[in-house]
Amino acid sequence: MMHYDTPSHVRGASQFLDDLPEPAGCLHLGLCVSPIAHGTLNGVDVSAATAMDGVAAVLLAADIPGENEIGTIIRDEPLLADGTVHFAGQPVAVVVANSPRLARLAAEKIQLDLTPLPALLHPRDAAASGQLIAPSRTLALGDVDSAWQHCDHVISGTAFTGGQEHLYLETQCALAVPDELSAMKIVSSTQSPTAVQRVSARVLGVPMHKVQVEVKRLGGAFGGKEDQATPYAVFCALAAQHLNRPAKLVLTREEDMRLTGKRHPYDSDFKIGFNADGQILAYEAHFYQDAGASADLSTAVLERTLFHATNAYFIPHVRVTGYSCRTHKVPNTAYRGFGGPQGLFVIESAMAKVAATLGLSNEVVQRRNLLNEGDLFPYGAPAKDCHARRSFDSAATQFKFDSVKQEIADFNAKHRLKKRGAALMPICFGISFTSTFLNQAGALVHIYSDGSVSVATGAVEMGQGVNAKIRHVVAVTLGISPERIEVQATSTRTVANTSPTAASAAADLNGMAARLACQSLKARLLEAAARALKCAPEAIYIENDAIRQDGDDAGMTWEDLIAQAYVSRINLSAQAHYATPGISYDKSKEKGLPFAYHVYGTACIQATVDVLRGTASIDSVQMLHDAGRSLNPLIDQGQAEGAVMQGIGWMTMEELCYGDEGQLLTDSLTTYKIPDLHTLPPVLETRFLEDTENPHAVLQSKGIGEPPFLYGIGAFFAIQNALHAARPHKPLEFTAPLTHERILRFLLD
Ligand code: LUZ
Ligand code: MOS
Repeated sequence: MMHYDTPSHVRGASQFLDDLPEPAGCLHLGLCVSPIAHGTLNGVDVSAATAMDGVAAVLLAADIPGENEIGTIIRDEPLLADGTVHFAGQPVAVVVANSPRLARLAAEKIQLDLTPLPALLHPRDAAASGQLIAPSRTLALGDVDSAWQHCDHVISGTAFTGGQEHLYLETQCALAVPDELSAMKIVSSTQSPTAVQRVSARVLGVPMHKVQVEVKRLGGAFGGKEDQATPYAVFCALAAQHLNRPAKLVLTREEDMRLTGKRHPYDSDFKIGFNADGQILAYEAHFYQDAGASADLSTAVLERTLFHATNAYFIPHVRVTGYSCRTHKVPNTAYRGFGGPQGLFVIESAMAKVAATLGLSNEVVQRRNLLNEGDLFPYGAPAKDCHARRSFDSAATQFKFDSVKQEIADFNAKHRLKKRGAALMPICFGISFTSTFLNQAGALVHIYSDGSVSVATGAVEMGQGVNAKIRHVVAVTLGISPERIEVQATSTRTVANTSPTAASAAADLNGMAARLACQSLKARLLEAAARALKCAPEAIYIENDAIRQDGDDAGMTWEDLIAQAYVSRINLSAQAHYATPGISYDKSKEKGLPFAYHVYGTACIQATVDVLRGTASIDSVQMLHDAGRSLNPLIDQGQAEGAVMQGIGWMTMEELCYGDEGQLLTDSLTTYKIPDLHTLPPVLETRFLEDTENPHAVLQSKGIGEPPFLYGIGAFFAIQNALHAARPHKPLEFTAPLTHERILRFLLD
């Protein structure tokens, strides 16, 4: 796959943060964290740690010169515990020492005087105790209360989805270097350089212009570094400021798994009303989100759950309510899909139960309720350029779903100890940050006098290929070859006030900003060329690194043009800002147009269950995906394949287990299983839906990062379909992950 970084990744030449040469005198951090979920912190004895040779300092909450506060949406999260601990793994003290090993040894010597307090470890318990991060929110369409009486059937149920560890290859890490202007330079593995800058400035007690944050590339993030890279960068900045020496922290894998938040587990109730033919009239759901001990991004995640609660379906009467429940667990955070997958799982569960009640196949009920153009989402916006039905029907045809079902029925009739199943999984995902103000981006483009081009935007390259896409946009816009273009490391000094690289929107937003900057450069250049060629600027254009006039070569290369423009004293730099037009949301009414557009698609997933052993395998994953006019089909294919496998992992094998104190027990890869080469289905196929040009994003493209994650939910229902063939009379259960243990328990009566 020719991703921008592929050659250097393959040769091991790409530098990640921990590969950078350490600055002279660099110190290292070790964290002392709470061992319990909830308790009063009576005191901290650091004497044994500070007495160790090579320990430069031990920092506590009281050593923070600015605010001990890292919360962004809600200010409810101290950087270091002060007076109370709220979760197992909460940082209490930071040891600064000569080596990472020494810093960790010293951290173990710190004595915490704690009086345990009762802990809430389940979201429903937290909600019952009134422990909500913010007031509950409800989206409503139609009139649910009076709709029930018009339904032939009304059923209800519960659904549960577990958390998910991000497991980026590069753990959380940062390096802070004080410089002579008493400013702090921070290199951080973050999706949000601006968040690191803002929060560091707040904690250090300095203005933001004193803090510079730079990011070259991340070894993966998946949402885990949207908000939660920040504390590690701030710890380094704090130590660097305190000791006036560089400071670095790279979490070990086990630390990263224990200390960082994950995808939010959700416990949900649903009620659904429908007619004998499977048409759904009314849907009600209550989502209990396990937010953990502080808000982090939980309220935004919950908002997206509500926005996606009806997936790619139209239901005329809907009422969905979400509760962001404060538990004594690690604060949970963004993870690919950002609450969307949790909402989708509940409606798909409800539809599966409808199908079982009526004795219909899931896909019959799904098809009957698909969104049509102009149908309303629960937040009142109409579906536009809606490809729900087209993608569903095309996927069923292209992937021969009817004959797949027939083969499976034949197979199941012949085999007692193996059962196969299949599912179609339609998706609908809104693109834009749900917080409207975040939908902005900036770019700074320089053309140097030799014709080479430097592009800086707010986008962070984390392996997803955003730099390759931006480079493509710049090349197409200027009419030059991509080899002339270098995309710079992301820095708060080149582009300010950036939004996180998140929400599947980084190429949309930053690509558009880069395009706007290039368009203004091009206008200046064409004017200069027209003067030199003594023609009208409208008569000429740039293509293949040369000026063309009325379709002919004008005898002026890109280099000539730039040299000419430079001596003519033309400004060869441009800055641009892009703000997504046409979006707005009114939280007081819970109505609006939160998304620039939606991404659709349908996957067909097949699975086999070994009825004797309780194991399951995924045999085939085929996606028909709406990528708009893809900026880079190989990158988009890679995103689709990676995302669907991550979704399948969440649905089938990744299980987080906690002890009585909310401590994570599955804190390594021996106990926490993610999909690997052996899990890969023999068939993993991505096709792109045709005729899906998208005027709402750069060069007619569509966001790709998150939507294909949702296809993974189909794996749950494919396995469930096989389980139903094995145990046709057992009621369906909607608890994910559907691990081998859970499958075996279901099969054993
Ligand atoms: N981050 C965020 C996101 O702050 N707002 C969002 O709407 C969002 N959506 C997806 C992923 N990250
Ligand atoms: Mo994300 S879940 O787009 O950081």
